[in-house]
Amino acid sequence: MSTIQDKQLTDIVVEDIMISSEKVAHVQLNNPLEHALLVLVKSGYSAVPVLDASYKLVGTIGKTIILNEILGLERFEIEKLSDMRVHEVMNTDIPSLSRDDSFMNGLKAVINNTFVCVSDDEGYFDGIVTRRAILKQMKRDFYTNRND
Ligand code: 2BA
Repeated sequence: MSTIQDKQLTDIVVEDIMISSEKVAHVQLNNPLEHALLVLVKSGYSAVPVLDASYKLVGTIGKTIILNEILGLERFEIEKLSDMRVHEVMNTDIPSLSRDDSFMNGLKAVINNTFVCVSDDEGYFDGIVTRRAILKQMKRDFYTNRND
């Protein structure tokens, strides 16, 4: 069985380089913003996927969007963190990939996004492809071809 190290970039598919769903920090539609901010701060990530109760992908949410939402005229209105839910502020206009998409589709998707979600035909969340994973493969390919 060939490992990813043996593969040319043109043979790599999204599944080979994605972080699988069980390792991805996420929040759910109905979580209060307070919970989402806690997950973001504790995980260290600036944005994470949002899933519905059946683990289908529905959007992403980040620290900036939450902080903007609770920013009042003169202060952060902290009480909004418990009053508002993730679905009220999340970003739903997001690109997504499928497991069998090509490396090049992954590369195009991370030009304007630090990560892109992967979902199946029915919309169930499979994982994410990060800019880091794409760059790592490109670096490997660069050095492999230079030494040839
Ligand atoms: P950011 O959170 O803005 O992170 C930007 C880059 O900083 C990451 O790039 C990674 O290189 C580094 N980094 C940030 N937090 C880290 C941590 N807790 N552990 C290790 N490295 C960390 P990428 O690896 O290309 O990730 C791109 C974006 O994908 C991240 O943006 C984050 O929004 C998301 N992400 C990555 N791994 C995730 C995971 N396991 N769960 C949820 N979201 C994840």
